[in-house]
Amino acid sequence: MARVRALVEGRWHPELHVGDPALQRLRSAPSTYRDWVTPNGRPGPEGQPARPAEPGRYHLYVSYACPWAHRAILYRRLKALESVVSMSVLHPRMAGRDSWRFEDSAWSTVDHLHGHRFLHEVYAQGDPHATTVVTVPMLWDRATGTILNRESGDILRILERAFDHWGDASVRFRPPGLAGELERMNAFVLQRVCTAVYRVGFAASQAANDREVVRLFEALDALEERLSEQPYLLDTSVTEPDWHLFCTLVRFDAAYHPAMRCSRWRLTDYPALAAYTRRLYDYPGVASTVDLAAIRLHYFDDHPEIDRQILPALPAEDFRTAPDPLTA
Ligand SMILES: N[C@@H](CCC(=O)N[C@@H](CS)C(=O)NCC(=O)O)C(=O)O
Repeated sequence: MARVRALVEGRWHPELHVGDPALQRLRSAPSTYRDWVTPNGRPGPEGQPARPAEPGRYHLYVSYACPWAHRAILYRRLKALESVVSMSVLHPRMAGRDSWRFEDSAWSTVDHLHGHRFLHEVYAQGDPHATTVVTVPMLWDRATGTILNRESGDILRILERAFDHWGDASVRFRPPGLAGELERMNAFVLQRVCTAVYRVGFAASQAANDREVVRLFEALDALEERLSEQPYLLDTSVTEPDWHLFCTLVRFDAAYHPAMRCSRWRLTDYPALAAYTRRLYDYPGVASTVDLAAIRLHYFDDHPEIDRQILPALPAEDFRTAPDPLTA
């Protein structure tokens, strides 16, 4: 089982083991922190309890290393919300006992709101009896002193809609006519690529690694085919699943290939996927959200979850049969 670090009843546990009653409590804790923000505080799109949008009220906790947090940073930038939703940045090295930590560095900041050293302290401040894993991104509500939401998918939808009064209302990535197709593409990209790279990297056995690596590259092959015909996943304009996929692909050759055993091919071996990643990187505002140095520090940190006894897939190129152009 991958290492689990979590708050249980407000107390930080740096390592929870199978059979530990605290782990049982964590496993049976209900999923929380799914409130919404809407322009007027009326319930969210699926009836979620919501709080009203106000400039300066909400604060994002993120890390440039994490792909889920990257999406939140990206939307804050693309919606021009930097002066509306403030932000603190966690240090990319988080494999230690206390997980995500604050530091005034090239890749991170202090905790601008509370001056805490660790993100688990912020979670415990928002909910002194919290039983939860401590993840980024997290959206904090200053007015109530609580965690509002820490699901990146929700946070994207909140940032896209709630703050249009102050941000760029013309920026939209969920065209109404495409709803069904968009959710299907989101599901494919998230399950078959964005989370698949972790099923490879954190695989608990050689067999699981070998199975997952094949499935991951089958999905990339399918996307390569699709993007050879059209510029974006759902045709000619950028939509939400493009940003999900981008945040994974931009990490591929810097992190998932060398550090997480996703090593059959590199992104740059896929001409259409590489060009697509470049196209999204060139979208105005995006490059400033990509920090490859932070990404490398994070994935090459000392994660005990990555079993170095499991061998990576061999690169798909086979030098034993490739003809030598000088002698052929
Ligand atoms: N469901 C969350 C997942 C976020 C997530 O897994 N974040 C990782 C970093 S990439 C994290 O904070 N992990 C904390 C830990 O492993 O202890 C989302 O999509 O926002």
